[in-house]
Amino acid sequence: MEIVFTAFINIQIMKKSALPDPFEKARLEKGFGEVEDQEDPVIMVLRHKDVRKCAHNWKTFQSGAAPGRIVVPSEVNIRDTRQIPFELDPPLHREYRDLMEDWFRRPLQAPYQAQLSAQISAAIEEVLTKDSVEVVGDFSLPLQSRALTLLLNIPFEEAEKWIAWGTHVFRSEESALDGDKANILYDYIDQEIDKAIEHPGEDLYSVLLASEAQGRKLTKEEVKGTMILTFAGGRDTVINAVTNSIAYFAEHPESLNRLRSEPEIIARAVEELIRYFAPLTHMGRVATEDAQVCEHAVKADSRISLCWASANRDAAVFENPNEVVLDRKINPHLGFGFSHHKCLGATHARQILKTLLHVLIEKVESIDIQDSVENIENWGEFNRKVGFDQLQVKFNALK
Ligand code: EMZ
Repeated sequence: MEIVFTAFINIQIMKKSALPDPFEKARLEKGFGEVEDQEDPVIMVLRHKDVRKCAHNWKTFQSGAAPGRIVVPSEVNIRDTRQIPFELDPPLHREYRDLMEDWFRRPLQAPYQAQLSAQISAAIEEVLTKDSVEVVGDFSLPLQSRALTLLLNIPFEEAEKWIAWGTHVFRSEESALDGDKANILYDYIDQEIDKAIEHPGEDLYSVLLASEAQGRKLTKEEVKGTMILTFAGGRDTVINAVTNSIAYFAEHPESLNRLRSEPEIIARAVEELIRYFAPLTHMGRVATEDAQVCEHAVKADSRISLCWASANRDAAVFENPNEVVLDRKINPHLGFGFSHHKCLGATHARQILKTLLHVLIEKVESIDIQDSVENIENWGEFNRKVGFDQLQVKFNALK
């Protein structure tokens, strides 16, 4: 009996699309983990309840520390510009976020959705003509970049430049924190801001330049901080979510068929995939005073991180946490963060995934994985698969 059981587990684990939970033991036993990061260590908070509590407690665990310090790995050495509203605390955070919320809700409007749907349909039509497609670089990255032209409300062709930058704006093959690569983005944004000052239009740069906070117009530096966040925050995260979705449906044709017959569960399926994938592993905070996390001392001015990926597998909250339950009914996942800093781009990201699922069920019969290279992040004692560096597949058309 035991042998049969073990064999079953192994088959489950061996699925290429599976994203195992490396945090389980530490989450159950002590509730936190420790990571070294450029001599500025991080206590990772692992339980759903504690992650929510710390995210809510912005007075003790702040976001408005030195620019780049709440990101893990820390970006203090490659960035001076504060990302807005992400690296602000209340009440300023609220004031800036209020300026932006309507804009970032545009993905709920019909014309936006129609354009996104046209983009994704065209991308799927194209891959259906090929015998082999490398999903990360040749499907997910272009899809993410083209969709971003809608969020920024700028011409479609601009996406070609961003596609050429690769999947992560700060990471290259040589380095996890590539300052030269980051400068390409910063210089580009500076130029685009100058263009928008000269010729204001209907794009996000122009809208931000015309906005006011603290009783004055936003500064160029503030606009730049918002734009860096828009480019960087939704890049590898969306690419991972799209790539992981393709891998998942390749290995679960029954799930694709289920969505085909029950498209009304697509919104739930998207939430469940985000819970399971947790495209952003964690996000940091800096303690403003001596504090405690799970009875572990956190010194003033040291860092913690809120581990969304671990919280999303917490069996105290989710039944069968390591399974994708497409129509999961109660799903308080933290894949888009929690509390004040909940992801501003979430509406756009959700719309991308919903559209992708609709187009897949309409046009794709099945997907075959041909080859893959996993993308494993190393966080101290934890190695976490966050997606793929490469995923080679064949898309088969629905007849
Ligand atoms: C920061 C972060 C935001 C950071 C919600 O996440 O995303 C990371 O990919 C960037 O490197 O600068 O924008």
